[in-house]
Amino acid sequence: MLSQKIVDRINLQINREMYSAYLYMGMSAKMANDGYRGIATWMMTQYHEEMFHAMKLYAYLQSQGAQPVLAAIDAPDFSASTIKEVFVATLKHEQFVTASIRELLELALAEKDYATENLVRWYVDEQVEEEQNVLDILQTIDVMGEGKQGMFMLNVELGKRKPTIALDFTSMA
Ligand code: OFO
Repeated sequence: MLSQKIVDRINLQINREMYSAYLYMGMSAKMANDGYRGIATWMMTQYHEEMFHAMKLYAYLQSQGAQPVLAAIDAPDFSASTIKEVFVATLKHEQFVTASIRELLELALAEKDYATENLVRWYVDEQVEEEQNVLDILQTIDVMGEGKQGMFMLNVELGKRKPTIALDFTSMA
């Protein structure tokens, strides 16, 4: 059985993951509007990943007999005008999520809640991968420069991203 503290903190994390999804959806809209449909695809794939992150926590609460309580999701907050600025904002957001996951892990450890600890460690690994992905893209932008040709190539490259998670959330493990 989960403590109320853990339930509340997981509900907060669900909200943050939903916000992440919303943020990537907003970024996808901006990229598509700017003519970068490949980068928009990358962002929309990330949207699905974030929805998966939220639903994995949602399903965990339900598996433990606790009720997911949904709070309002803030409007996406980023004011980027260049592609590099979009990815800088992305990295900053992922670093915020990493800190949030660490906080949740520390709470699980303090509560000696080993089942939640196991679950949250999955997110710890996931955050390493997410930050790495964005750092790689930023490094590529720095190498190629922000000229039209470089951004065109980046757009083609990122457009190849395929979902790695089930898009049907009801079929996830
Ligand atoms: Fe981007 O990893 Fe969840 O939020």
